[in-house]
Amino acid sequence: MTGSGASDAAGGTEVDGETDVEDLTGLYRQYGDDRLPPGQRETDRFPVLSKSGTPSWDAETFAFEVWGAVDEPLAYSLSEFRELPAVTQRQDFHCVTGWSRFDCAFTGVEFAEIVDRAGIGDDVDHVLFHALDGYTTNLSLEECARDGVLFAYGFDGDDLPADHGGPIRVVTPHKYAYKGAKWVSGVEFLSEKELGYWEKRGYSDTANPWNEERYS
Ligand SMILES: Nc1nc2c(c(=O)[nH]1)N[C@H]1C(S)=C(S)[C@@H](COP(=O)(O)O)O[C@H]1N2
Ligand SMILES: [Mo]
Repeated sequence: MTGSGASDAAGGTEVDGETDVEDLTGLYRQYGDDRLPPGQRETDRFPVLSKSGTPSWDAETFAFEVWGAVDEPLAYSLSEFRELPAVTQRQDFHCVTGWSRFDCAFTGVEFAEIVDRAGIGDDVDHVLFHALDGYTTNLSLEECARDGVLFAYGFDGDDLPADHGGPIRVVTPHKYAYKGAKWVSGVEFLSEKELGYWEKRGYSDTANPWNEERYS
């Protein structure tokens, strides 16, 4: 598709004249009247927050893996992953330390797409995301199934920058951003909940920004 960046017939907008952008910035209406969650301030910058710096990785050997209570464990190279059906969504991003960045255009694979491909057991209720820096974070399967949970590899029409979690990160617009693992190397499906890195260290497991669920 070629284009000028103007709206297309479906009413979406375009990034680089190519991709339909789905607008998820109204997601806050499920939680309240205010797009900016309580106690947050909006920034136009995109700060970098990492527990231990940006890990290195090799685009040739990087693998994204799916395991645990699945019918079919999966492993994708980076180029295979980028060939999966993808979406681009405009989303807001809320860090538990108090800043929010509106209108981030993330491109990536929807969580449900991975579930469809792996097939999961009836007893699966939770997932644990694993990352190259040793970070983990957990979410319930139900929360993963919400609109906006993506394995993102694009940001604002370019590759996701390494500091922000490239080659692939998770985004969770309905949660504080620690629920979105940068440099995600895999997702593990579980029948019993396992807490992630910050969840074990006193941050809220539920992490709803509009309820200010910051600490447990
Ligand atoms: N792998 C990994 N993912 C992570 C983190 C981390 O330290 N390691 N920090 C989390 C936190 S606390 C936040 S606020 C966001 C920050 O994303 P950003 O650096 O792109 O702003 O990533 C989250 N995902
Ligand atoms: Mo954060």
